[in-house]
Amino acid sequence: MKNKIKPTEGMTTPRFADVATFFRLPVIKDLNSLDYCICGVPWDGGTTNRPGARHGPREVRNASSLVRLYHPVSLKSPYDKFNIADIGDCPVNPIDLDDSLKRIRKFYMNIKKTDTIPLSIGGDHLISLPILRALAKDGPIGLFQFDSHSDTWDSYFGGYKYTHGTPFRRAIEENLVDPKKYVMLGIRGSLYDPADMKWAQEQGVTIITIDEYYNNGFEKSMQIINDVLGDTPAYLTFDVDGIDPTFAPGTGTPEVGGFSVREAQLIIRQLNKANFVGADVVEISPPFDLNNMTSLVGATIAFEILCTMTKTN
Ligand SMILES: [Mn+2]
Repeated sequence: MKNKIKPTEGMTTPRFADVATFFRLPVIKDLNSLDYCICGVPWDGGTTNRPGARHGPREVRNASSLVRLYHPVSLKSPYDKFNIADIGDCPVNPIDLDDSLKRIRKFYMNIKKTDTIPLSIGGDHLISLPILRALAKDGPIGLFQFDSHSDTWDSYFGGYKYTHGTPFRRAIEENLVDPKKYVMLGIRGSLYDPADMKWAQEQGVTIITIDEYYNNGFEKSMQIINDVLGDTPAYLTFDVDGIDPTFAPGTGTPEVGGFSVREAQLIIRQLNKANFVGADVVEISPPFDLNNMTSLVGATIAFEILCTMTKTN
């Protein structure tokens, strides 16, 4: 029964019809039958400013009905190679942050147990922390972070440690991520403090700000990223605010002067030598979106990531 799971056929059921799932894949809850799974994490309790990312999974499912089966450059399909399905949404508690972190970790522990590789749609960026707590339970892994913010700040509002601005500081402190195998790309925007990124640099994290990216050029930047990641197990986290708000306005903490979607697609394609054991696309906030354009960006980027993880691009 290998590789028999396919999106609903677009020539018999119109792409705008039927119940929306990620890429029109069936919803299958039995992880044992899957190589990869796509999962929503509808939670934004770590948001410090404009909320709404809890609505991301549902709108990305809707927008993803526009994404077809084959990668436009390779002409390959991840669905020909692997069993992949929408597994529904991760359980969360919209009114309790600590309980949500526990629930998300538990859900991903179960995914890890079956060796299924998860691609998650958030949700705010704090969801990456409980996911990493599950996926890196056997030891630290590498990390590629596409983002306009480092998300390695220490705390907010008098020592509160868990927000969408702090997940990767916690991930390093908890030995979930090896800072020497961690590269962040696209950092820009005004800072709370000139020392905002100092801690991450001191740990050995490779930071490529957007200015450095353009100074280096595409090829040199990708060389640096791929050299850091190597082929050790790593996680890919894609914050949609790394994209310029011209293309992706539906996000809680927009930063102008960012990447185009086209640039992001090329960047992700160049990561297909890496060994990703999981990925997420986060911070899509439909209440701030215009004509669902950010959800479409999220869905299209999620397909690029799926093709990179399955090496079908
Ligand atoms: Mn972020």
